[in-house]
Amino acid sequence: MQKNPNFRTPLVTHIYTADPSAHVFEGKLYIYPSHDIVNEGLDDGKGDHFKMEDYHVLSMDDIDAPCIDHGEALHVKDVPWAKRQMWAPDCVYKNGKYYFYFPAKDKDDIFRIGVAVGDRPEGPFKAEPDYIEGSYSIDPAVFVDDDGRAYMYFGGLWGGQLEKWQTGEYVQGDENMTPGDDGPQGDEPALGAMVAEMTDDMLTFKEKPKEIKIYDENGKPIAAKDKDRWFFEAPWIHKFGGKYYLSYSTGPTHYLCYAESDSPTGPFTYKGRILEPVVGWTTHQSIVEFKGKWYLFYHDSKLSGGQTHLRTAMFTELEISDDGTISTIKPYDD
Ligand code: FUB
Repeated sequence: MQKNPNFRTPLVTHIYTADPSAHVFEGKLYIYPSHDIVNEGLDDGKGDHFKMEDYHVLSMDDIDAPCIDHGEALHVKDVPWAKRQMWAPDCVYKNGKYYFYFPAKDKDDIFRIGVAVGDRPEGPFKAEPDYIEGSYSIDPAVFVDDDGRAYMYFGGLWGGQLEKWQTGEYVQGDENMTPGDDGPQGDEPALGAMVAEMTDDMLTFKEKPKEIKIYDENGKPIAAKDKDRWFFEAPWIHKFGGKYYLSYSTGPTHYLCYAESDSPTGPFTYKGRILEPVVGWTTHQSIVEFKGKWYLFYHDSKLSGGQTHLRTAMFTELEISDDGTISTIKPYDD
């Protein structure tokens, strides 16, 4: 594979960036990352040290071009319903507008997902007054299919609060429990990411979010104890050869994995691993086609010396076979 000096190196180093959602808009690559900030917060397992307050949009004219920071596109103070923790965002173009989706904790410290609208891919974006009704948890990724139907994928365990919504209502549980203790255990099927079709105006859900099932090669649901393959956070969809590929992070085992389906809403069958662990606790991907090649955007914590909440977004080329199989990447090998 041809080497590009931009591969596997920080997109930018003047700010910490994570969770890069990449898209091709106006013939360029636009990247929508979280903006990590330095703070003294300790890792309490609930993600409280990820204290992000705003978003910057990045772009690259080409894969070997410099990455430009377009500055602040949205700040938590300009989001009427949000209190704190602006986590992994995404952006899509539809109806002549750019729709920027982001999770944040509301005034009750419950993660919700909001949308802000702009005329340009780099923003600025104006937030809707309230979060999307029926939304919860984190990591929104919005996919517009070839037929124009749009779907939001979302969800993240532990600090992302997905377990707390198993009844359809938010159940706080014991404040002192270990994160995840209120989710499925052992041989029980792991929780899946959620999906909801969006209304044509892209501002609301058309339906109640549904859980996405992931099965193994024998048709058995991936179990909660199967931490190498379970869904933890960071759902993302790409379409290749008419099939849908759901990629995601396995959290505590630190892999990026993927599963395949004939439908954008699943069920999905586990296929394999995209990325081996990086320096840091989290990584979070997007997969995008640009000028006929496929790229993986992700992050690590190398630049901050391994601090889990101070991460750096980067990208590299992905090898995808004609049948959709993705070659596993070792992040620090040549
Ligand atoms: O950036 C905060 C959280 O860390 C994201 O929402 C997760 O996907 C993980 O990367």
